[in-house]
Amino acid sequence: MDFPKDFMWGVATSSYQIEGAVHADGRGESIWDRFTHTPGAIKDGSTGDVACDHYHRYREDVALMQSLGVKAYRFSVAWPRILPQGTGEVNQAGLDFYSRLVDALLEAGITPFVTLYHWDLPQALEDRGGWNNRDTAEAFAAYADVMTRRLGDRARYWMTHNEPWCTAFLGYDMGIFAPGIKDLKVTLQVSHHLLLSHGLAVPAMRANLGDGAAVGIAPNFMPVYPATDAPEDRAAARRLDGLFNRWFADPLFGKGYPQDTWDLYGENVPDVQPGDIETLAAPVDFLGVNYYNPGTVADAPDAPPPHLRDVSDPDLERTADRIIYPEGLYDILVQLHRDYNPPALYITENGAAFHDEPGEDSRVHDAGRIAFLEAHFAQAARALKAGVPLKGYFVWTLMDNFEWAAGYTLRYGITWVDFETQRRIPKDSALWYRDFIRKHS
Ligand code: IFM
Repeated sequence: MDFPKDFMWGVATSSYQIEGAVHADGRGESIWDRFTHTPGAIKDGSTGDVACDHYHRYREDVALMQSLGVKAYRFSVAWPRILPQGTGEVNQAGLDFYSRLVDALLEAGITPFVTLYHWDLPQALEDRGGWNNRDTAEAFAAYADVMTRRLGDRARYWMTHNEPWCTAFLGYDMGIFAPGIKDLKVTLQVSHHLLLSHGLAVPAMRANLGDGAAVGIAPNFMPVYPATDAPEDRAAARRLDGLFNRWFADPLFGKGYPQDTWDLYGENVPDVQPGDIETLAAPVDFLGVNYYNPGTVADAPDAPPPHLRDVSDPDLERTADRIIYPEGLYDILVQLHRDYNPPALYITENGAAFHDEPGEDSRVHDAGRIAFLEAHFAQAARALKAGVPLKGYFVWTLMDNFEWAAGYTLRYGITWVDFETQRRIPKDSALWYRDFIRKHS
């Protein structure tokens, strides 16, 4: 596998999944605080109240990353720590936490990559309609301004949103993520406001960051394959590609909403005001790609619109929760490069959940995760060779954490966490990654 010496090998996390300390230092309530305390919302009835207690243990976690030799760390900021009411008064203590974190990273020789929104919306904004309210897009831009003003001198890589598809569809259509709403019309308006908020934030961020910084976004993408070569199945795959990938990527890269998908949504399409399409296509310096699994579909005329049937290969290997298909990473990288030609791409998330436990030797022998990462790294190298300007790779995730609706039942970390004692044990995959980085840097 050939990677450039300056390739950014990193790990990623997000605020609500690791920080805990939900009442510390003036942090406001987030929609995930409210949602996790709603009976039945989370598989194991757990919450992120404590999670990995990273808010208090960030120095230990930075030292852990340093010991693994990672070059970069992608973390997200909890908006309610900065603006407890979503807008208005800034909570200095919240800002100071992230400022200390950035300093600790830089001291450890680790480059910070900051994500502004990884799903923990201030509850105060949700009470006013959340992402369905256009004002939330403006509020986001103001929050992005606060953050880049304060940290922009030291943190030079920024992302607006993590996985806007999940924010919109899991939170407002399927209702399995906060805020737990099930309404397609609202979902599509939310998705538009998310993109709009990105477009409003980017110029404000650039103004604060000046030259030499990089601003991007990290959607989740899914390569979609037809069940057969039949024209109907190929059209079905194209529909799903539109619903999942192009609905977000086309407007972000100046193509407007894809007409075929717009038509599919019929009366549920969002209200798009004059100028929005131009605003949300603010040029980015890089595109983040979160990749986990592919989709394979057949045409299903008898099923409700969009007439799709999931026919994912039952023989493909699986992690604890997903199909394993490393070639999909290559395919989606090539597709995004071909269709949008972003100046640079980063894999901002890729990783696997397995049911890991320490053995009698107190080590965690996660050979499945090592095989997973190695196979995916090989596909990244293949994409580089094919001309994709890939600049870095963030393994999801540094340590086991609160996995949203699955609570603590899925372990995605390369570090095992004992949630009773907060003891961290680097799994074999972490040590393998350390050696891999050493060899390729
Ligand atoms: O844990 C999540 C993360 O927050 C967003 N991307 C997918 C990960 C694994 O499900």
